[in-house]
Amino acid sequence: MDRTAQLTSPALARGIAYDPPPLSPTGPGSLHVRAARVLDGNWTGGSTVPSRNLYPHQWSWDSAFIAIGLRHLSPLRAQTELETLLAAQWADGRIPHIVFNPSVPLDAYFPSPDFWRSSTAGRAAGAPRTVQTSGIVQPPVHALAAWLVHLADPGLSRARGFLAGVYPRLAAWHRYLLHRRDLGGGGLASVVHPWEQGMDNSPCWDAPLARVAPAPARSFRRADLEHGAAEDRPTDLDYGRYVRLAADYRDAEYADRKREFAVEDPAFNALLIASEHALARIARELGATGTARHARAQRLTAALVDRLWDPEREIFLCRDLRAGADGADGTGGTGGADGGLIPERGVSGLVPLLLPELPREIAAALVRTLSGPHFGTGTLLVPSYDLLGEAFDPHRYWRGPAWFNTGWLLERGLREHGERERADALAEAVLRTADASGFAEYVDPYTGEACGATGFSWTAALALDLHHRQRAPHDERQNLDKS
Ligand code: 9WN
Repeated sequence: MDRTAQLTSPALARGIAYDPPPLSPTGPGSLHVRAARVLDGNWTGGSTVPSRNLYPHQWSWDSAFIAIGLRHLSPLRAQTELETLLAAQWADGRIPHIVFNPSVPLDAYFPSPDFWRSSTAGRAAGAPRTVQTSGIVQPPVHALAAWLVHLADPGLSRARGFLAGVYPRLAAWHRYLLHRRDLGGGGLASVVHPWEQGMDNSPCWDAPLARVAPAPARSFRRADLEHGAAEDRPTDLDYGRYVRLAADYRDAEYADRKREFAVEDPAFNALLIASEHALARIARELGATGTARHARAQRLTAALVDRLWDPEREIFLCRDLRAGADGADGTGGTGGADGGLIPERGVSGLVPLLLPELPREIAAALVRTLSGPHFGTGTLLVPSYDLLGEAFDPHRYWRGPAWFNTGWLLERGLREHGERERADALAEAVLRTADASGFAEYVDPYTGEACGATGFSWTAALALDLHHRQRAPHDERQNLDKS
Protein backbone atom coordinates (compact mmCIF):
# COMPACT_ATOMS: atom_id res chain seq x y z
CA MET A 1 0.00 0.00 0.00
CA ASP A 2 1.16 3.54 -0.70
CA ARG A 3 1.83 4.82 2.78
CA THR A 4 1.48 8.46 1.78
CA ALA A 5 -2.19 7.67 1.12
CA GLN A 6 -2.84 6.73 4.74
CA LEU A 7 -4.12 10.15 5.75
CA THR A 8 -5.93 8.94 8.83
CA SER A 9 -5.04 10.77 12.02
CA PRO A 10 -1.96 12.93 11.63
CA ALA A 11 -2.38 14.42 15.09
CA LEU A 12 1.12 15.79 14.97
CA ALA A 13 0.77 17.34 11.52
CA ARG A 14 -2.50 18.99 12.44
CA GLY A 15 -1.28 20.16 15.81
CA ILE A 16 -4.31 19.04 17.83
CA ALA A 17 -4.63 20.98 21.08
CA TYR A 18 -4.03 19.13 24.32
CA ASP A 19 -6.95 18.91 26.70
CA PRO A 20 -5.85 17.63 30.11
CA PRO A 21 -8.38 15.31 31.74
CA PRO A 22 -9.97 16.72 34.91
CA LEU A 23 -8.77 13.83 37.11
CA SER A 24 -6.43 14.49 40.00
CA PRO A 25 -2.93 14.01 38.58
CA THR A 26 -1.92 11.61 41.34
CA GLY A 27 -5.32 10.20 42.35
CA PRO A 28 -6.28 6.53 42.22
CA GLY A 29 -6.63 5.22 38.69
CA SER A 30 -4.35 7.92 37.29
CA LEU A 31 -1.44 7.47 34.94
CA HIS A 32 0.79 8.58 37.82
CA VAL A 33 -0.17 5.52 39.84
CA ARG A 34 0.22 3.08 36.95
CA ALA A 35 3.60 4.49 35.90
CA ALA A 36 4.80 4.53 39.51
CA ARG A 37 3.87 0.86 39.83
CA VAL A 38 6.12 0.01 36.87
CA LEU A 39 9.03 1.99 38.27
CA ASP A 40 8.60 0.55 41.76
CA GLY A 41 8.48 -2.97 40.31
CA ASN A 42 11.70 -2.40 38.36
CA TRP A 43 13.61 -0.75 41.24
CA THR A 44 16.39 -2.92 42.65
CA GLY A 45 17.43 -0.81 45.65
CA GLY A 46 20.00 1.47 44.00
CA SER A 47 18.86 1.64 40.39
CA THR A 48 16.10 0.57 38.03
CA VAL A 49 16.21 -2.21 35.42
CA PRO A 50 14.80 -1.26 32.00
CA SER A 51 12.69 -4.43 32.01
CA ARG A 52 12.61 -7.27 34.55
CA ASN A 53 12.88 -10.03 31.93
CA LEU A 54 14.56 -8.64 28.85
CA TYR A 55 17.09 -6.24 30.41
CA PRO A 56 17.80 -7.30 34.02
CA HIS A 57 20.77 -4.96 34.73
CA GLN A 58 21.34 -1.18 34.81
CA TRP A 59 21.60 0.52 31.41
CA SER A 60 23.22 3.91 30.96
CA TRP A 61 20.85 6.07 28.93
CA ASP A 62 17.85 4.21 30.34
CA SER A 63 18.90 5.33 33.82
CA ALA A 64 19.12 8.95 32.70
CA PHE A 65 15.59 8.86 31.26
CA ILE A 66 14.34 6.91 34.28
CA ALA A 67 15.78 9.52 36.68
CA ILE A 68 13.90 12.25 34.78
CA GLY A 69 10.63 10.49 35.62
CA LEU A 70 11.61 9.27 39.07
CA ARG A 71 12.14 12.88 40.19
CA HIS A 72 8.34 13.19 40.36
CA LEU A 73 8.04 10.13 42.62
CA SER A 74 11.15 10.44 44.75
CA PRO A 75 13.89 13.00 44.06
CA LEU A 76 16.13 10.95 46.34
CA ARG A 77 15.67 7.81 44.27
CA ALA A 78 16.26 9.83 41.09
CA GLN A 79 19.54 11.15 42.49
CA THR A 80 20.54 7.65 43.62
CA GLU A 81 19.79 6.20 40.16
CA LEU A 82 22.37 8.53 38.61
CA GLU A 83 24.88 8.17 41.44
CA THR A 84 24.81 4.37 41.15
CA LEU A 85 25.53 4.58 37.44
CA LEU A 86 28.31 7.13 37.87
CA ALA A 87 29.95 4.97 40.55
CA ALA A 88 30.74 2.49 37.73
CA GLN A 89 32.49 5.12 35.59
CA TRP A 90 35.90 4.14 34.19
CA ALA A 91 39.02 6.16 35.00
CA ASP A 92 39.23 7.32 31.38
CA GLY A 93 35.84 8.98 31.85
CA ARG A 94 33.59 6.56 29.95
CA ILE A 95 30.25 5.64 31.46
CA PRO A 96 29.64 1.99 30.54
CA HIS A 97 26.42 1.12 28.77
CA ILE A 98 25.61 -1.69 31.23
CA VAL A 99 26.39 -2.02 34.93
CA PHE A 100 25.86 -5.68 35.78
CA ASN A 101 23.94 -6.86 38.81
CA PRO A 102 26.04 -9.69 40.30
CA SER A 103 22.99 -11.47 41.66
CA VAL A 104 21.50 -12.00 38.19
CA PRO A 105 22.50 -15.34 36.57
CA LEU A 106 25.03 -15.04 33.73
CA ASP A 107 22.68 -16.56 31.17
CA ALA A 108 19.89 -14.05 31.82
CA TYR A 109 21.31 -11.55 29.32
CA PHE A 110 23.86 -11.76 26.54
CA PRO A 111 26.53 -10.39 26.28
CA SER A 112 27.14 -11.09 29.98
CA PRO A 113 30.03 -9.90 32.19
CA ASP A 114 32.21 -12.87 31.17
CA PHE A 115 32.02 -11.61 27.58
CA TRP A 116 33.03 -8.01 28.34
CA ARG A 117 35.64 -8.93 31.02
CA SER A 118 35.78 -5.31 32.12
CA SER A 119 37.98 -5.86 35.14
CA THR A 120 40.73 -7.49 33.05
CA ALA A 121 40.36 -6.32 29.43
CA GLY A 122 39.33 -2.87 30.69
CA ARG A 123 42.12 -2.49 33.22
CA ALA A 124 44.27 -0.23 31.03
CA ALA A 125 41.29 2.06 30.40
CA GLY A 126 40.52 2.20 34.12
CA ALA A 127 37.48 -0.04 34.51
CA PRO A 128 36.31 -0.29 38.13
CA ARG A 129 37.42 -3.35 40.11
CA THR A 130 34.41 -3.81 42.31
CA VAL A 131 31.70 -3.90 39.70
CA GLN A 132 31.41 -5.61 36.30
CA THR A 133 30.37 -3.50 33.34
CA SER A 134 30.29 -3.51 29.56
CA GLY A 135 33.03 -1.56 27.78
CA ILE A 136 31.00 0.47 25.27
CA VAL A 137 28.95 3.59 26.01
CA GLN A 138 25.49 5.01 25.32
CA PRO A 139 24.20 8.52 24.51
CA PRO A 140 25.17 11.21 27.06
CA VAL A 141 21.77 12.19 28.47
CA HIS A 142 23.16 12.19 32.00
CA ALA A 143 24.00 15.85 32.66
CA LEU A 144 20.61 16.88 31.30
CA ALA A 145 19.02 14.32 33.63
CA ALA A 146 21.11 15.48 36.61
CA TRP A 147 20.02 19.08 36.08
CA LEU A 148 16.33 18.16 35.77
CA VAL A 149 16.58 15.96 38.86
CA HIS A 150 18.16 18.86 40.77
CA LEU A 151 15.34 21.20 39.74
CA ALA A 152 12.73 18.84 41.14
CA ASP A 153 13.98 19.40 44.69
CA PRO A 154 16.85 21.91 44.90
CA GLY A 155 16.74 21.84 48.73
CA LEU A 156 17.38 18.12 48.94
CA SER A 157 19.92 18.33 46.12
CA ARG A 158 21.92 21.03 47.93
CA ALA A 159 21.64 19.30 51.30
CA ARG A 160 23.07 16.10 49.81
CA GLY A 161 25.66 17.87 47.68
CA PHE A 162 24.15 16.07 44.70
CA LEU A 163 25.42 18.38 41.94
CA ALA A 164 28.81 18.89 43.56
CA GLY A 165 29.19 15.10 43.67
CA VAL A 166 28.17 14.35 40.09
CA TYR A 167 29.70 17.37 38.33
CA PRO A 168 33.34 16.15 38.16
CA ARG A 169 32.20 12.77 36.86
CA LEU A 170 29.94 14.31 34.23
CA ALA A 171 32.71 16.67 33.17
CA ALA A 172 35.12 13.71 32.80
CA TRP A 173 32.48 11.85 30.77
CA HIS A 174 32.14 14.75 28.31
CA ARG A 175 35.93 15.08 28.15
CA TYR A 176 36.22 11.42 27.22
CA LEU A 177 33.68 11.81 24.41
CA LEU A 178 35.14 15.03 23.06
CA HIS A 179 38.77 13.94 23.17
CA ARG A 180 38.97 10.15 22.89
CA ARG A 181 35.96 9.79 20.63
CA ASP A 182 36.54 12.58 18.14
CA LEU A 183 37.60 9.93 15.65
CA GLY A 184 36.67 12.06 12.64
CA GLY A 185 38.70 15.04 13.85
CA GLY A 186 35.80 17.44 13.16
CA GLY A 187 34.83 18.11 16.75
CA LEU A 188 32.00 15.56 17.08
CA ALA A 189 31.93 12.34 19.12
CA SER A 190 31.77 9.01 17.26
CA VAL A 191 30.18 5.71 18.21
CA VAL A 192 32.07 2.46 17.58
CA HIS A 193 29.12 0.06 17.94
CA PRO A 194 25.41 0.34 17.05
CA TRP A 195 24.57 -0.41 20.70
CA GLU A 196 26.41 2.78 21.66
CA GLN A 197 23.97 4.96 19.78
CA GLY A 198 21.05 3.19 21.46
CA MET A 199 18.99 2.63 18.29
CA ASP A 200 20.70 -0.68 17.74
CA ASN A 201 19.14 -2.04 14.61
CA SER A 202 18.51 1.18 12.67
CA PRO A 203 18.79 0.89 8.86
CA CYS A 204 21.30 3.76 9.17
CA TRP A 205 23.81 1.11 10.31
CA ASP A 206 23.20 -1.33 7.46
CA ALA A 207 25.94 -0.02 5.17
CA PRO A 208 28.69 0.36 7.79
CA LEU A 209 27.71 -2.98 9.38
CA ALA A 210 27.80 -4.78 6.04
CA ARG A 211 31.59 -4.44 6.08
CA VAL A 212 31.86 -6.36 9.39
CA ALA A 213 32.48 -10.12 9.28
CA PRO A 214 29.93 -11.67 11.69
CA ALA A 215 31.06 -13.81 14.61
CA PRO A 216 29.99 -17.42 13.95
CA ALA A 217 26.44 -18.09 15.21
CA ARG A 218 27.66 -21.05 17.32
CA SER A 219 30.10 -18.83 19.22
CA PHE A 220 27.37 -17.11 21.27
CA ARG A 221 23.87 -17.72 22.60
CA ARG A 222 21.27 -14.97 22.35
CA ALA A 223 19.13 -14.50 25.46
CA ASP A 224 16.87 -11.84 23.95
CA LEU A 225 14.94 -14.36 21.82
CA GLU A 226 13.62 -16.03 24.97
CA HIS A 227 11.72 -12.85 25.81
CA GLY A 228 11.04 -11.14 22.48
CA ALA A 229 9.52 -12.28 19.16
CA ALA A 230 12.29 -13.25 16.70
CA GLU A 231 10.59 -11.38 13.84
CA ASP A 232 10.71 -8.13 15.86
CA ARG A 233 14.32 -8.49 17.04
CA PRO A 234 17.58 -8.02 15.10
CA THR A 235 18.49 -10.93 12.81
CA ASP A 236 21.16 -13.52 13.76
CA LEU A 237 23.41 -12.07 11.06
CA ASP A 238 23.22 -8.57 12.61
CA TYR A 239 23.77 -10.07 16.06
CA GLY A 240 26.87 -11.84 14.79
CA ARG A 241 28.19 -8.48 13.63
CA TYR A 242 27.39 -6.80 16.96
CA VAL A 243 29.28 -9.59 18.73
CA ARG A 244 32.27 -9.29 16.40
CA LEU A 245 32.56 -5.52 16.91
CA ALA A 246 32.26 -5.79 20.69
CA ALA A 247 34.76 -8.67 20.89
CA ASP A 248 37.30 -6.80 18.72
CA TYR A 249 37.00 -3.69 20.90
CA ARG A 250 37.44 -5.81 24.03
CA ASP A 251 40.44 -7.63 22.55
CA ALA A 252 42.04 -4.23 21.85
CA GLU A 253 41.56 -3.49 25.58
CA TYR A 254 38.92 -0.89 24.76
CA ALA A 255 41.50 1.46 23.23
CA ASP A 256 39.90 4.21 21.15
CA ARG A 257 40.88 4.70 17.53
CA LYS A 258 38.97 4.72 14.25
CA ARG A 259 37.65 1.16 14.40
CA GLU A 260 35.92 -0.94 11.79
CA PHE A 261 32.65 0.74 12.69
CA ALA A 262 32.97 4.48 13.41
CA VAL A 263 29.98 6.74 12.92
CA GLU A 264 29.07 10.31 13.88
CA ASP A 265 25.42 10.24 14.84
CA PRO A 266 23.17 13.30 15.11
CA ALA A 267 21.15 12.21 18.18
CA PHE A 268 24.22 11.13 20.13
CA ASN A 269 25.87 14.49 19.47
CA ALA A 270 22.70 16.52 20.02
CA LEU A 271 22.33 14.88 23.42
CA LEU A 272 25.96 15.68 24.18
CA ILE A 273 25.28 19.33 23.32
CA ALA A 274 22.05 19.45 25.36
CA SER A 275 24.01 17.93 28.25
CA GLU A 276 26.80 20.46 27.77
CA HIS A 277 24.21 23.25 28.15
CA ALA A 278 22.99 21.47 31.31
CA LEU A 279 26.58 21.24 32.61
CA ALA A 280 26.91 25.00 32.11
CA ARG A 281 23.82 25.47 34.33
CA ILE A 282 25.20 23.02 36.90
CA ALA A 283 28.54 24.88 36.91
CA ARG A 284 26.69 28.16 37.54
CA GLU A 285 24.68 26.62 40.37
CA LEU A 286 28.00 25.53 41.90
CA GLY A 287 29.41 29.05 41.70
CA ALA A 288 31.39 29.00 38.41
CA THR A 289 30.43 31.02 35.33
CA GLY A 290 29.67 28.15 32.94
CA THR A 291 30.72 30.42 30.06
CA ALA A 292 33.32 28.04 28.63
CA ARG A 293 30.79 25.22 28.57
CA HIS A 294 28.23 27.37 26.88
CA ALA A 295 30.78 28.38 24.23
CA ARG A 296 31.64 24.70 23.71
CA ALA A 297 27.98 23.85 23.23
CA GLN A 298 27.78 26.57 20.58
CA ARG A 299 30.87 25.23 18.79
CA LEU A 300 29.47 21.72 18.88
CA THR A 301 26.17 22.91 17.42
CA ALA A 302 28.08 24.54 14.56
CA ALA A 303 30.08 21.32 13.97
CA LEU A 304 26.88 19.27 13.98
CA VAL A 305 25.35 21.48 11.30
CA ASP A 306 28.55 21.57 9.31
CA ARG A 307 29.16 17.82 9.30
CA LEU A 308 25.73 16.20 9.46
CA TRP A 309 23.01 18.54 8.10
CA ASP A 310 21.51 17.59 4.73
CA PRO A 311 19.71 20.67 3.32
CA GLU A 312 18.03 18.70 0.51
CA ARG A 313 16.52 16.00 2.69
CA GLU A 314 15.93 18.53 5.50
CA ILE A 315 17.21 16.14 8.16
CA PHE A 316 20.53 15.39 9.89
CA LEU A 317 22.29 12.26 8.63
CA CYS A 318 24.90 9.91 10.11
CA ARG A 319 28.47 10.19 8.89
CA ASP A 320 30.20 6.86 8.27
CA LEU A 321 33.86 7.62 8.95
CA ARG A 322 34.98 4.44 7.20
CA ALA A 323 33.04 4.97 3.99
CA GLY A 324 35.38 5.03 1.03
CA ALA A 325 38.34 4.10 3.26
CA ASP A 326 38.98 0.97 1.23
CA GLY A 327 38.08 2.56 -2.08
CA ALA A 328 34.59 1.04 -2.04
CA ASP A 329 31.99 3.39 -0.68
CA GLY A 330 29.25 1.00 0.33
CA THR A 331 27.04 3.82 1.57
CA GLY A 332 26.18 5.39 -1.75
CA GLY A 333 27.23 8.58 0.00
CA THR A 334 30.21 10.78 -0.65
CA GLY A 335 33.28 8.82 0.51
CA GLY A 336 36.62 10.49 1.27
CA ALA A 337 39.00 11.26 4.10
CA ASP A 338 36.03 12.33 6.18
CA GLY A 339 33.95 9.30 5.28
CA GLY A 340 30.52 9.87 3.82
CA LEU A 341 26.98 10.75 4.84
CA ILE A 342 24.64 7.76 5.04
CA PRO A 343 21.58 8.52 2.90
CA GLU A 344 19.00 7.08 5.31
CA ARG A 345 16.46 9.06 7.32
CA GLY A 346 16.37 7.89 10.95
CA VAL A 347 14.58 9.57 13.85
CA SER A 348 18.06 10.30 15.16
CA GLY A 349 18.28 13.00 12.47
CA LEU A 350 15.35 14.88 14.01
CA VAL A 351 16.61 14.86 17.61
CA PRO A 352 18.83 17.99 17.15
CA LEU A 353 15.54 19.93 17.23
CA LEU A 354 16.20 19.77 20.96
CA LEU A 355 18.97 22.33 20.65
CA PRO A 356 18.18 25.90 21.61
CA GLU A 357 20.82 27.41 19.35
CA LEU A 358 19.97 25.57 16.17
CA PRO A 359 19.68 28.05 13.28
CA ARG A 360 16.07 29.08 12.88
CA GLU A 361 15.73 27.85 9.28
CA ILE A 362 17.07 24.41 10.22
CA ALA A 363 14.61 24.10 13.10
CA ALA A 364 11.78 25.06 10.71
CA ALA A 365 12.97 22.47 8.17
CA LEU A 366 13.09 19.77 10.87
CA VAL A 367 9.52 20.57 11.89
CA ARG A 368 8.48 20.16 8.23
CA THR A 369 10.23 16.78 8.04
CA LEU A 370 8.72 15.65 11.33
CA SER A 371 5.21 16.47 10.15
CA GLY A 372 5.60 15.37 6.52
CA PRO A 373 5.39 12.05 4.63
CA HIS A 374 8.64 10.57 5.97
CA PHE A 375 7.72 10.75 9.66
CA GLY A 376 4.32 12.32 10.23
CA THR A 377 1.71 11.30 7.70
CA GLY A 378 -0.86 8.94 9.14
CA THR A 379 1.07 8.08 12.27
CA LEU A 380 0.11 8.23 15.91
CA LEU A 381 3.70 8.62 17.10
CA VAL A 382 7.01 9.48 15.44
CA PRO A 383 8.54 6.34 13.86
CA SER A 384 12.17 5.39 14.43
CA TYR A 385 12.81 5.29 10.69
CA ASP A 386 11.53 6.81 7.43
CA LEU A 387 7.95 5.64 6.69
CA LEU A 388 8.85 5.67 2.99
CA GLY A 389 12.26 4.03 3.41
CA GLU A 390 13.02 0.70 1.73
CA ALA A 391 13.79 -0.95 5.05
CA PHE A 392 10.74 0.38 6.95
CA ASP A 393 9.06 -2.24 9.12
CA PRO A 394 6.52 -1.09 11.74
CA HIS A 395 7.43 -3.87 14.19
CA ARG A 396 11.13 -4.59 13.82
CA TYR A 397 13.57 -3.20 16.34
CA TRP A 398 14.47 0.42 15.49
CA ARG A 399 13.47 -0.09 11.84
CA GLY A 400 10.14 1.71 12.06
CA PRO A 401 8.36 1.35 15.41
CA ALA A 402 7.97 4.37 17.70
CA TRP A 403 9.93 4.64 20.96
CA PHE A 404 8.89 6.90 23.83
CA ASN A 405 12.27 8.43 24.55
CA THR A 406 12.47 9.91 21.07
CA GLY A 407 8.88 11.12 21.43
CA TRP A 408 9.83 12.84 24.68
CA LEU A 409 12.93 14.45 23.13
CA LEU A 410 11.01 15.70 20.09
CA GLU A 411 8.26 17.10 22.31
CA ARG A 412 10.91 19.18 24.06
CA GLY A 413 12.37 20.20 20.72
CA LEU A 414 9.02 21.37 19.38
CA ARG A 415 8.39 23.35 22.57
CA GLU A 416 11.90 24.81 22.48
CA HIS A 417 11.23 26.20 19.01
CA GLY A 418 7.82 27.67 19.79
CA GLU A 419 5.75 24.88 18.19
CA ARG A 420 3.41 24.72 21.13
CA GLU A 421 0.39 23.10 19.45
CA ARG A 422 2.44 20.36 17.86
CA ALA A 423 4.25 19.77 21.16
CA ASP A 424 0.92 19.49 23.00
CA ALA A 425 -0.38 17.03 20.41
CA LEU A 426 2.74 14.89 20.63
CA ALA A 427 2.65 14.96 24.44
CA GLU A 428 -0.93 13.77 24.40
CA ALA A 429 -0.16 10.99 21.91
CA VAL A 430 2.83 9.84 24.00
CA LEU A 431 0.77 9.82 27.19
CA ARG A 432 -2.23 7.99 25.78
CA THR A 433 -0.16 5.41 23.90
CA ALA A 434 2.24 4.77 26.77
CA ASP A 435 -0.64 4.14 29.14
CA ALA A 436 -2.80 2.14 26.72
CA SER A 437 0.13 -0.09 25.70
CA GLY A 438 0.98 -1.07 29.29
CA PHE A 439 4.12 1.14 29.09
CA ALA A 440 5.46 -0.86 26.18
CA GLU A 441 9.08 -0.76 25.12
CA TYR A 442 7.97 0.43 21.66
CA VAL A 443 4.82 0.49 19.55
CA ASP A 444 3.61 0.27 15.96
CA PRO A 445 3.74 3.94 14.91
CA TYR A 446 0.42 3.73 13.03
CA THR A 447 -1.71 1.78 15.50
CA GLY A 448 0.03 2.10 18.88
CA GLU A 449 0.08 -1.72 19.19
CA ALA A 450 2.50 -2.77 21.95
CA CYS A 451 5.77 -4.43 20.89
CA GLY A 452 8.75 -5.79 22.85
CA ALA A 453 8.55 -5.75 26.63
CA THR A 454 5.71 -4.15 28.61
CA GLY A 455 6.32 -2.46 31.95
CA PHE A 456 9.33 -0.78 30.33
CA SER A 457 10.93 1.70 32.69
CA TRP A 458 11.75 4.67 30.46
CA THR A 459 8.27 4.58 28.91
CA ALA A 460 6.73 4.84 32.39
CA ALA A 461 9.27 7.45 33.54
CA LEU A 462 8.95 9.77 30.56
CA ALA A 463 5.15 9.48 30.52
CA LEU A 464 5.24 10.43 34.19
CA ASP A 465 7.40 13.43 33.37
CA LEU A 466 5.07 14.65 30.62
CA HIS A 467 2.03 13.98 32.80
CA HIS A 468 3.43 16.17 35.56
CA ARG A 469 4.71 18.90 33.30
CA GLN A 470 1.38 19.19 31.48
CA ARG A 471 -0.45 19.60 34.75
CA ALA A 472 2.00 21.79 36.64
CA PRO A 473 1.08 25.44 37.17
CA HIS A 474 2.77 27.60 34.55
CA ASP A 475 5.57 28.92 36.81
CA GLU A 476 6.52 25.49 38.04
CA ARG A 477 6.39 24.13 34.50
CA GLN A 478 8.92 26.74 33.46
CA ASN A 479 11.21 25.49 36.22
CA LEU A 480 10.77 21.83 35.39
CA ASP A 481 11.40 22.67 31.75
CA LYS A 482 14.44 24.88 32.17
CA SER A 483 17.32 22.86 30.79
C1 9WN B 1 21.65 -3.49 23.92
C2 9WN B 1 17.96 -1.33 27.40
C3 9WN B 1 18.51 -1.21 26.00
C4 9WN B 1 18.34 0.21 25.43
C5 9WN B 1 18.68 0.28 23.96
C6 9WN B 1 17.87 -0.79 23.22
C7 9WN B 1 18.17 -2.16 23.81
C8 9WN B 1 20.15 -3.63 24.13
C9 9WN B 1 19.66 -4.90 23.45
O1 9WN B 1 17.85 -2.17 25.18
O2 9WN B 1 19.54 -2.46 23.59
O3 9WN B 1 22.13 -2.38 24.65
O4 9WN B 1 19.96 -5.98 24.00
O5 9WN B 1 19.00 -4.84 22.41
O6 9WN B 1 18.09 -0.76 21.85
O7 9WN B 1 18.39 1.56 23.45
O8 9WN B 1 19.14 1.09 26.13
O9 9WN B 1 16.64 -0.88 27.44
